[in-house]
Amino acid sequence: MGATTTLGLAVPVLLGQVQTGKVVASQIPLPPPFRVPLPIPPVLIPSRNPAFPDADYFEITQRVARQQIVPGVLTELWTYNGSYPGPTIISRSGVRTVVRHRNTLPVPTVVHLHGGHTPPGSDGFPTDLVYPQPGAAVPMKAMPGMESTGMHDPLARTSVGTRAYDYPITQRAATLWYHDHRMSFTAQSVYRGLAGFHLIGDAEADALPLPRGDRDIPLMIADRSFAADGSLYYPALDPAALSTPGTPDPYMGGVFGDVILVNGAPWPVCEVQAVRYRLRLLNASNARRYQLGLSPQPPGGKGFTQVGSDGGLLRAPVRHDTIEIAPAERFDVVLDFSRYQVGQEVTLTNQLGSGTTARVMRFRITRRAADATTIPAQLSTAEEVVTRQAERTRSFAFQNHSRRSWTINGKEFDPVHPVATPRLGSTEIWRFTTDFHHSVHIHLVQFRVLSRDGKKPGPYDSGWKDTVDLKPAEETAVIARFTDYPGRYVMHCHNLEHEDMAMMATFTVT
Ligand SMILES: [Cu+2]
Repeated sequence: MGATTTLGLAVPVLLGQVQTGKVVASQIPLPPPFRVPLPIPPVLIPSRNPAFPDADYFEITQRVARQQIVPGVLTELWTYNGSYPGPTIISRSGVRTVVRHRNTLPVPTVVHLHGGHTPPGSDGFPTDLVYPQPGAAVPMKAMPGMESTGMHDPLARTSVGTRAYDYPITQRAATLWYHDHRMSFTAQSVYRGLAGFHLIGDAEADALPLPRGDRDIPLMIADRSFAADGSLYYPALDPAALSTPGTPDPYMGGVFGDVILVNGAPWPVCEVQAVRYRLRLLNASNARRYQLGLSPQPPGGKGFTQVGSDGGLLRAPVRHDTIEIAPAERFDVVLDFSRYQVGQEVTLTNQLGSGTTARVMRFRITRRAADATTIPAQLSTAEEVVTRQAERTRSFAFQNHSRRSWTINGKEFDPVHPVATPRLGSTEIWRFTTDFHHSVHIHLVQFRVLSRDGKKPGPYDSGWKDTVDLKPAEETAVIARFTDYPGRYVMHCHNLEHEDMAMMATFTVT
């Protein structure tokens, strides 16, 4: 079976091929599902810092920690402040947020605020390494950083020990997340635990009668596998993540785990009342895509009411039977558990999984309760972009190169030479083609999906987005405005194995 892309190339499309990746089998007995209570990541409390008098100031120490993920087993992790997920940061739109990270890990790190509209110096460019502080476990000379990739970046802004990431937070309320973005080693670093939520609030979101407080729950979904000693089992070429970048064949298509974690717990269970809940779904997996469903479905179906996307609230809610979510995408949804009976159990399923990966978590409905929430027909008045504002169209082909690396327009990542130089303040249309699934993330901007194969966007493309799920043999067009910050950024595949194996490109706003 073949299909023709808009580039006119014949590419193979395998029936049922919806994933790129391979499962790593755990070497410990897997725990039974739906026994561990759903953890909620701790919320970080801001303080004042005289160096940043107008900012909410946060401090995070990146450190090795041991955490019980599988009951009875301690797992060594690379963490933000000792926990996986890391602590949740809450910012207010219009209030500068400074997060000082201290690196005590045995590897260099880079922090990226995913979805943030951030100046280039704080965006976490992949070569802007923060080396471990002096006295860390590994001496500096054994810490090759980007030189190990055979790539020299004279523009890199490295630091030693700590770095203050400075976020103006001029954007609307949204569910963002922060994670490691180190050149060539992002997959391994995120897999080992470097990820957390960063939520932004604003007056428009506050005014809505949506569920809030403990009925507004962030859910970080990620698949992992476990080695015999309880550690996370990542098939890296260099398990120390010091010198040899990349993932060995047959895993270069992506690393899949056989355990589904939600907020760091395997197939957890969450007790809920028979009322509406807002769930902020984040796919923080390295490579796995999910089609999330409810079993049983509520009477009449359409159990998910989507109220937000990567970049914030939708203009109007969209109802779904299932949610397809690619790596790094977010869907803010409302589930109304009053549509079920008290005592009922509802499983969040993954219709793209099989065996242990076909289930995600479970909700147990404990009792009736008062519910003053509603889902208004209009959620937001966020500005729209229109196609006629675009002054330029660019095309990018996401391809597999000789089964050795992944490329964009035939090129492997080059931090120095940009593939695009959008003018500051301009609007551009970017067309993406591919022969595999790729989850494409553009830094700095939120964009709209304009079309798929010249037709209207898909059911999961609503609203402002920073990550779009490319499908095999399909052309996806997005439109974005490049505002406020000139400088150097990246766009890349958010299948982290693809990203580390060069499917990333520099663009410079000029
Ligand atoms: Cu990809």
